[in-house]
Amino acid sequence: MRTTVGIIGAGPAGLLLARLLHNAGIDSVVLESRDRAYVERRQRAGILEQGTADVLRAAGAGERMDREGLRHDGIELRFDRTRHRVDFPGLTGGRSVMVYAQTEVCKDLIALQLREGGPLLFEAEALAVEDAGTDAPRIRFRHEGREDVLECSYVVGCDGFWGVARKAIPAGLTQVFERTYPFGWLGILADVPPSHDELVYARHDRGFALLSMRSPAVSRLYLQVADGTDPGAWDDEEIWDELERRFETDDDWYLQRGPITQKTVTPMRSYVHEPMRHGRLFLAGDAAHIVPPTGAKGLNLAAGDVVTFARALIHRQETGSPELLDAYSRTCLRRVWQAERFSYDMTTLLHRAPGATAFEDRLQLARLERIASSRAAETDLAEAYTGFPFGPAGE
Ligand code: RFL
Ligand code: PHB
Repeated sequence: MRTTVGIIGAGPAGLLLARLLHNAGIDSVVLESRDRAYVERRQRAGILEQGTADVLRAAGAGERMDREGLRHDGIELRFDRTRHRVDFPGLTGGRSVMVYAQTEVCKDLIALQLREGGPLLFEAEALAVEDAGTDAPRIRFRHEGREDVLECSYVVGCDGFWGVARKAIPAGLTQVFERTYPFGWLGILADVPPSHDELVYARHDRGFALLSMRSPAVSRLYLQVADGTDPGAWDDEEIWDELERRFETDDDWYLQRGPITQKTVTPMRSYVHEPMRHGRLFLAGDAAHIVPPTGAKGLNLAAGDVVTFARALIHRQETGSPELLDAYSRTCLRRVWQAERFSYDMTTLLHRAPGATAFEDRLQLARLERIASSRAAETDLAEAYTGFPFGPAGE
């Protein structure tokens, strides 16, 4: 088998890349180790930056998103029993975000790829990327019980944090920057209308809580829990009781309860692998970097990477110049580090670390008060939350 771009992984990064390349007349093959149902059900991100939504639209994958997605013009910060709304368009010159689940983005892109695009093989596990540093990289993979090789002009590792692509870059050429946090998120899906029409990020002495949603009928909520917590250790009423405590306010706001249909625990990590390219192997999305979910940036960074790669390859095909491909890692990392910074700030602003001192608690409240009372501080948050533009030079 031979293709121009071998793509490992059919998460949002791999699927969007295949679509962008197809639209530019560049052929690709996508290898995905899981089955289709699994990829379409995996609960993860919920927030698309305006730039991500625009890219999906321009790629012809925005129709259902525009019909069913919910445009959000702000978020609420809740602390010390008070509520503060951050108005995105007012602070950013009109920008907003879209609530449209990653599962739905993936379903839309999979349907398009199977109907119009190149091969997308499920249950096809990449075993290794070989000859990554040469002009003829190859992906060794297993599909339907047998091993095969995909010969490529370029390989893009979109295979997430646990994938194999990153391992093909010699360790001596790489640097890893990492931080793990001593807590995780217990996430639930519940069949109940969201108790607020925008997301609520709550800082509480008992820990962080987040109210989000999947649709007008389905709530998505998160609780900060101790690292390594077993989701089964929390029964449903305990979860609602704890959410209620952390969202408490002095007004008459209340949290509506409903049947919980899913419970999972996610660890929190910041991670960056540099560089994001070795020869003709490029890393994109979670394969190269992880952010804690507090800033809602992971999927959006994945989209930024593959847009950067697609533009660079198209530029190469059209002009013969490898200039943008050569700049890929540098271009992506500028945006990645801004997202790392913002996600770290949001995480440390809102979570209570085990053993936090009273001094640190007061500092968190002072940081929140500052956002609530200074247009400059609030604008900084709104600009980062709605997203940094996807330009080729990161501007
Ligand atoms: P993915 O989605 O992990 O996809 C990688 C794919 O590669 C496949 N794979 C392989 N295929 C073939 N051969 C192999 N050897 C393979 N190894 C792996 C996997 O099966 C998988 O299908 O990575 P991608 O595409 O880079 O996308 C990244 C996003 O999924 C991730 O950053 C976001 O979900 C993070 N995230 C959020 N991001 C946002 O932008 N906004 C949010 O609101 C947001 N909320 C979240 C989140 C992540 C969360 N969790 C569970 C980590 C909330 C949570 C709780
Ligand atoms: C979600 O809806 O899953 C979600 C929203 C915002 C975040 C993280 C997750 O910051």
